[in-house]
Amino acid sequence: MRLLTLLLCCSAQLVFAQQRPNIIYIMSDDHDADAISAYNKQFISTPNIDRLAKEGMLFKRNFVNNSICGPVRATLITGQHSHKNGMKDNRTRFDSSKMTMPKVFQANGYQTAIVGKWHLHSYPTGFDFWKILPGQGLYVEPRFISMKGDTSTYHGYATDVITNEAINWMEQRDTNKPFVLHIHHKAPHRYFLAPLKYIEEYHRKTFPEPPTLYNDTAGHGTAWRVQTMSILHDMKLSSDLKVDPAFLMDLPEYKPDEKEITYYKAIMNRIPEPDRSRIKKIYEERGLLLREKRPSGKELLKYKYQWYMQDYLACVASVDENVGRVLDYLDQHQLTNNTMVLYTGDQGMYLGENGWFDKRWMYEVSMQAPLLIRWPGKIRAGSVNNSMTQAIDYAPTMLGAAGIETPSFMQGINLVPLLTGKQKALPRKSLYYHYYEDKADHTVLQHLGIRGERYKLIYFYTVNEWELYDLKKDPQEQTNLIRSAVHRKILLQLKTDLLKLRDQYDDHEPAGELN
Ligand code: SGN
Ligand code: CA
Repeated sequence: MRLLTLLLCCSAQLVFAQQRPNIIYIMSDDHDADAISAYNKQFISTPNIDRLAKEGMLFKRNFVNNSICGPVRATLITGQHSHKNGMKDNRTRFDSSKMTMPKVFQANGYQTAIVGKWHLHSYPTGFDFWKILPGQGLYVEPRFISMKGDTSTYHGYATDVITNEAINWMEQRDTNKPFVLHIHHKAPHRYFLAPLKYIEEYHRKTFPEPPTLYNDTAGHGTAWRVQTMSILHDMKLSSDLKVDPAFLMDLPEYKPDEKEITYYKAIMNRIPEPDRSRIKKIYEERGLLLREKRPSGKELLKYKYQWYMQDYLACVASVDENVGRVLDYLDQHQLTNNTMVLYTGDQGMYLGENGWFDKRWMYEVSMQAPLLIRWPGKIRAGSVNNSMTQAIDYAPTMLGAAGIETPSFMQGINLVPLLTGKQKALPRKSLYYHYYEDKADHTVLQHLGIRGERYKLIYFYTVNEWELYDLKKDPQEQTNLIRSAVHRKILLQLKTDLLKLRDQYDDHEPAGELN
């Protein structure tokens, strides 16, 4: 009798386990929503990523809390703002003894795995399987650190190899348990190196220029003046845009420095032949054009912008192809119906707005991140959601899909009721943001702030400067209303709300300077 009960109980558990959904979370590095056709059709067609929107839900207003890689990844696994999980910038080492989402999944009978970019400096914990890129990782012949702690080189292009490894893991997983699989791509991160077939396809395309491409940052605050994220001045012709230094050495205005030359060689020498020669041949056109036309100022920016977009979008095309491979795998193995698939970028990315590349700012371009979720039978196909969601919500939502209550240490909201249509909109009225990494690449000053439905208030506290934007009238955030008498009341309200948010999320640094 006892044996029978035990058997019944085990098989019931098995049935329950099989009913609980699998979860695949895909994150690409620096993938801006404008480079996904489900959001914006002007730049690229991404049919595979778009499938998630067509068959699931597209989030129109999804944001991060600190627009930089490591911190968003730490937020992803903790459901916490940066000051809580300790990962405030890319240089911090994440304390791997902390309680995290994958550990909660494991405790609830899930298998957990992660393949690809990790960038938290400590090894992953809470994952039954992991294979990660060291640091930023390499695009070609990438190296991976395995669970044994050893590093080995894999043949091929990073996005393809990461997908191969993810699919290999699904092939050999324990099919009696539900799984959570994280696939974290390096692409389309700087230095934007695509595989040959997509370089061939993209290098002749031209893309619409953003209306603020040629904007002068003069007239704006200190933070705009000191940043070093300009395509014209800070994007490198050789290392970022792959112009062979040989074309530039005798042209003082373009001459790359030693570091850039070393970088260029390291990038190119890693590409196996015959692809390397063919890629160099394509990029020769850029060198020849520079020599022939000697563009400068706006004209140079015009070319650099197009070359940046060609390379960045070629990387995205390969990401899309690989998302398709994962979706095909699910189809072929009858996993589609019982698997939630989430697609995000770790943050937004400047694609020429204000003349910039990179991210970091609380401005819409970089604070926003794509979020598409497919969960057949639960999410109505083709739905669009306009609630303000944030990276702190990813963990509560993934756990929520598995029927696991949001742990009390998490600060985000479980979006499952939104996904299933039980809830139409989130009660949340504003978002909190705090960025810390000022003394690093691109010199974006530390700031914090609040994003409401219509207005955004930002405080650059190291220089004691405030910015206020009306997102409805000025979606490109060009006019700082901080001294506008008409907006006095709104400003005071936002300051009060910002202090409340800081209390709610328990952020007290910098202390006492906000009043
Ligand atoms: C590198 C890049 C920067 C980029 C940071 C952080 N420079 O340092 O442009 O902002 O990564 O990116 S590079 O010349 O080394 O490519 S993040 O996405 O990892 O946060
Ligand atoms: Ca990133």
